[in-house]
Amino acid sequence: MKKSFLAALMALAFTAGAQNLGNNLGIVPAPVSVKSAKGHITINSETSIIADSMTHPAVKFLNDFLKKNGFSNVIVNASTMGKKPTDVKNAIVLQTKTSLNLPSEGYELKISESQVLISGHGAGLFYGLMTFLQMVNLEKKGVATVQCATINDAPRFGYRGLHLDVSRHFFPPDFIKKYLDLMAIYKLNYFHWHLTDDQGWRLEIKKYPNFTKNGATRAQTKVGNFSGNNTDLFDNTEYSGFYTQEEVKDIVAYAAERYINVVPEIEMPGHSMAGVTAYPVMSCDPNKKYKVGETWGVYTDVYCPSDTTFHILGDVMDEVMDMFPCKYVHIGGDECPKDAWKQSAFCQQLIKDSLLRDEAGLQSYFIRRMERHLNKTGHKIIGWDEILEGGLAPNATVMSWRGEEGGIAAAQLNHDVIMTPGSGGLYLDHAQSKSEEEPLSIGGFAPLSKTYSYNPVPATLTADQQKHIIGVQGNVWTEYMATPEKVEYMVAPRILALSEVAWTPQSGKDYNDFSANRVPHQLRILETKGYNYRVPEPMGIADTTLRGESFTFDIQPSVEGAAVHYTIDGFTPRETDMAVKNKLKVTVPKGKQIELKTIVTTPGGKRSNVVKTVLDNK
Ligand code: TNX
Repeated sequence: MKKSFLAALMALAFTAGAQNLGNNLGIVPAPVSVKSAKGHITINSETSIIADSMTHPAVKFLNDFLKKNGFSNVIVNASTMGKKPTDVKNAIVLQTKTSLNLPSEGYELKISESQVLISGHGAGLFYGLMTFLQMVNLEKKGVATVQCATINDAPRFGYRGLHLDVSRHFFPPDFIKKYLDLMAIYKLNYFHWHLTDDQGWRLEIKKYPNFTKNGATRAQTKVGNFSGNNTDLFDNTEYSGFYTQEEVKDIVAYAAERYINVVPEIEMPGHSMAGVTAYPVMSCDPNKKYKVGETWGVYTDVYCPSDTTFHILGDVMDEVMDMFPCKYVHIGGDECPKDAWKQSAFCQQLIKDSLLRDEAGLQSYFIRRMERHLNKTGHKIIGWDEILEGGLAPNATVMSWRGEEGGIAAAQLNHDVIMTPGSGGLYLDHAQSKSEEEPLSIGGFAPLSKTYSYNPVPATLTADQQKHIIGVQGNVWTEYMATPEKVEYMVAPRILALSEVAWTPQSGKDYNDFSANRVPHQLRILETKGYNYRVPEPMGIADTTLRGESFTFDIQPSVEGAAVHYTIDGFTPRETDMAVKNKLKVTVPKGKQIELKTIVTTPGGKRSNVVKTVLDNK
């Protein structure tokens, strides 16, 4: 049953053709330059597929794509061809050895009726392939067409990040890979893996087994919104999970094949209830009974800046650096209440002995000490913007989350900055609309348009300081995301907006073209790939009141191949109601008011929220 439904879905995907894709041919992120041309190339079993570097990750990726989609073509090594690959007709050529002067991570993609030529070094070739695959129109298994075009492209930022909190809720390795797949499609290259927090320590540490023995399990979990009225409602269900080092290494390798760096985050000194539960000796009061957090917010029990704590955390970091080849290690640093340090005689003495001003100075001391340990092996630390308080560690990169102020201050001090402000629509745990149909979330309001319009480079910085804005990131805190499907719902489609913020030049961004052409196309692709996503409301209609007698609406679905259904009888529309065909005409009798309710329903059976338009002829 499930299989035949999927087959039907795929068949639909294969036949969906000639929709309006806009100037950027439906590609996300919009490339720097797209020149489309007449005609198309057909890819079939006759097509030669040639690469000049058989070990390049793009070759394996393309091979997997071919197999999955019914192509039996074998990729051949250019050096065995006997002629120049670029002279071969009916071919796809992947070339890394090119005389083109390409920017870092840049590529050129040339599609003519006789050949597809993808040129790029390292990541550039991979991104060229990703763009090409977005353009492939599968006609049926083993046969595809691709429109002719020339694309020149390179990213705006070197750090294009997406974060995932696996402490509040744990997500299995298979899902992490699916998440990385999604990042790869949209050319995001840093996966920030938030591995520890108050509610669970999720990373195996061989030398200290208690981190996962005692720190990876909480007795129960808060139900509903933390700031709501039901603060004492819990689910009475034990919750646990962690990654073994083997699983981590496998995921890191999987990411590398997609040019994604994995940045591990080990939170300190705050957000450490799971850590002190595992090793109370790391707290300021080792005799106190600790338990892994069961609710959200900020806890006051934190790591004590003692030699014991630094010894353990140093060992933890040594194992972390073994598992993660990334030059960055994230040490957290956010939301560390100072209550425990104020009460601790040890901390107060340390402040005096080290000539620190106060507890903020002690926080800075903590981060600097960890930085020294990580710098020894050539690693760099990233910290949340609280690491500015009490003085920045010398080589730290700052992740600005409480607005842009921290990022601006850090750039002015010549430190690198990654922008991820909640106020800029980059907190993907915030609600996507104000509708009551929206699922439980932390609150806030970050619709697609808000995420899209964010520009990570503050105008207040000088040109030199602006160079310190190395990139941008979307954060996915999972207090209110207990399932992979919910994570996908919160991430898509906002990941499309994030991808253009991170990649596309500011001058190439265009929300109208993005939302009307590129988003519908990409959501259809995501649906066929088995991702959940939030279905945007129908286009051409709004939640509002309109006065008059006769109305004509040009309402379009927000997903390619989807339908818009409506009611004017007050009931909630569903798939069984009338579909909008061409234009929708509604006439309201004199003295009456009608509620026009519309929804989008997708080929895979997803629905948008209801849009209610009051038509008033009173
Ligand atoms: C703040 S962002 C936090 C997280 C929460 C998040 C919820 C940051 C550095 N700390 O611990 O999960 O808000 O939006």
